[in-house]
Amino acid sequence: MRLLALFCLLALAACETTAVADSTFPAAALTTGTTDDTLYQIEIRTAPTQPPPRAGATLDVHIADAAGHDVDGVTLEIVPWMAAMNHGTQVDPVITPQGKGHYTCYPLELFMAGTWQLRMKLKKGTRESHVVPTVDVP
Ligand SMILES: [Cu+2]
Repeated sequence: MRLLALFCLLALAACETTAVADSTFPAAALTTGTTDDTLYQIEIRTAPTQPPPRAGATLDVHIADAAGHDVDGVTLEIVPWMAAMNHGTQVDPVITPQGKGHYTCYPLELFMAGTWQLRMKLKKGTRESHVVPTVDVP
């Protein structure tokens, strides 16, 4: 386990180069989810590839209500987390609302192959909703 943690740190250090944001997302979602309070449905897409590369990925999150209508005005927070190794990322992604229920998240630095959680908090008014989709990075 200690060796794994060390490898993690080395991988983190090696992946500090930045890439250009790519806003071309595929038509099909990589994954979908429903918030814990069932208020929102989310769809996730990644660029420049789907599933995402280990550095410089952009995430598109589409948020809809239970009736399928776009939801704007959400304060979205995303914490990438590799649960199997108990670590996050060094770079905090910036969320930018794009309208029509779309929000982009960049840079997404999922610097190790494996399963990552995207721990999402959706705040609108006084309500806070949560959803934790997972992404498998090749
Ligand atoms: Cu890891």
